[in-house]
Amino acid sequence: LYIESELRHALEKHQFKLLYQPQLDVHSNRIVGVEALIRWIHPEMGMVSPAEFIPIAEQMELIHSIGYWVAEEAIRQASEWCREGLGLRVGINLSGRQFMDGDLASKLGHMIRLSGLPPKLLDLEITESVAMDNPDQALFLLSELKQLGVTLAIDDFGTGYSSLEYLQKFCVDFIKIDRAFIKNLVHNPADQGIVKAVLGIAESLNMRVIAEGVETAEELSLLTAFGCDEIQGFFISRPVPAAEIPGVLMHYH
Ligand code: G
Ligand code: G
Ligand code: MN
Ligand code: NA
Repeated sequence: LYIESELRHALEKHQFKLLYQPQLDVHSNRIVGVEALIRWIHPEMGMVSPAEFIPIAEQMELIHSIGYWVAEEAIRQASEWCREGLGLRVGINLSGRQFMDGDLASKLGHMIRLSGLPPKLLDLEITESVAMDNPDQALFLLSELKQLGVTLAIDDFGTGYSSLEYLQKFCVDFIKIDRAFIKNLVHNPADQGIVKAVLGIAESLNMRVIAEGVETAEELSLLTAFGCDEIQGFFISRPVPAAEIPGVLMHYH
């Protein structure tokens, strides 16, 4: 299959790049973090979405080499921003197989130490579905990662099968509310209720909430009124190349 054979060589052909999407702290009105999002630029197919190729990479076991490339590149960029005095937290997405990789914590620890990055500036996102698929194993793996001093986030929250019992045990710092609940927030009282309930749970568990997919000023003001901590979405910025991040920051500082 074309896409699979092309994916096998994408890394050595330098066809991947990372874009970064800013995250705004609504209390301080400052950009405090970015999420790294991978892009595959193929000479014939053009830009291939990670929603399409990450599941294939998982099946082919290519996800480990791609995932370590993402981590290496994001850590390198975060260290550079840190040296420039920006102090931005950089988040990376971990797929299911990457998260289950027994070497993950030690390899990430090694990369962090080599880079000199303060570990709290690296945020690791795993989806709620992956975390809840085998919550006892997730509990163990998350605590291993937490010992590196990084921050942890539960991604796409609200779309998987949540267990509040396990959510309480997971030592995560952030809950990222899926954009499914933000899309119709302004006109849908049920979504408003869900978002407020998630904010209440997060407050009780001492976790911060990041709302994803914020596209309008109305959504931002509702989320601010509800007490959301951070927002991410096209209203602030699309995912952009690293070089454009200082410009976005300047706009907010
Ligand atoms: O950036 P975009 O909206 O196209 O991302 C689509 C999906 O791909 C999202 O679910 C996102 O979490 C995932 N994704 C983006 N970058 C990465 C990455 O580096 N690793 C993994 N595992 N998933 C990613
Ligand atoms: O699953 P995850 O949350 O990691 O996916 C993030 C994806 O959502 C990225 O692919 C990004 O391009 C996309 N995204 C980010 N902000 C917005 C937004 O405001 N609206 C929409 N429709 N998509 C967004
Ligand atoms: Mn994510
Ligand atoms: Na998400």
